[in-house]
Amino acid sequence: MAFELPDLPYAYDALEPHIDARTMEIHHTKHHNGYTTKLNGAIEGTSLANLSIEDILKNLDMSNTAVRNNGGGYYNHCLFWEVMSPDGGGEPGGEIGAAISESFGTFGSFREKFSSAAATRFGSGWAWLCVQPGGKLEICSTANQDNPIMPDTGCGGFPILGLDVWEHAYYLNYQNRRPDYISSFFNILNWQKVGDLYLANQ
Ligand code: MN3
Repeated sequence: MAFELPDLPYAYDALEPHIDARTMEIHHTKHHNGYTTKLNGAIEGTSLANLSIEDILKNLDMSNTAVRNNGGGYYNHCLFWEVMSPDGGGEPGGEIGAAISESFGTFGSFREKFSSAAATRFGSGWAWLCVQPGGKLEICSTANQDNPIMPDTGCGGFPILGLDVWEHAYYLNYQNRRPDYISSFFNILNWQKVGDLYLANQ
């Protein structure tokens, strides 16, 4: 079973002015589509071909760069589209809100730490919020298309929020102003989805 590029859960222009339509369209139809096609090519005819993407990444041989880069790229963007929404933003309530307060003290402190992880990732990569066994939350970042599900990335737990800080995610609108893009992301952050993932994966 080949992996398929998922549709976005909203229109390309739905996240404007925070993320522009052209960036969203290129990101989805070129970048995410490319990772999907190359992942399928890399696993075709191998023992990985019938596994779920989670199982492929969990047990990944990190020297398999084709699956590492494209499997990570496939998975990471599937999550990224879901954790944004035109109705997003604000501060989370419910159990995810309580877990953030418990793990980071305040929402402001969480926001500062997450933004810092995203801003200080050198070159291309991702910032993550991960749930650990027992429910504690941790922030980390990875290079390139690595993610916390993969072995030995320095990030552990299950990712419930991911922010793409590759230049292709923001350069058309923000050029080198990555911190402005990170700040805008909080206006479209889909806390409902992050909260659902938190409840489902502790
Ligand atoms: Mn990307």
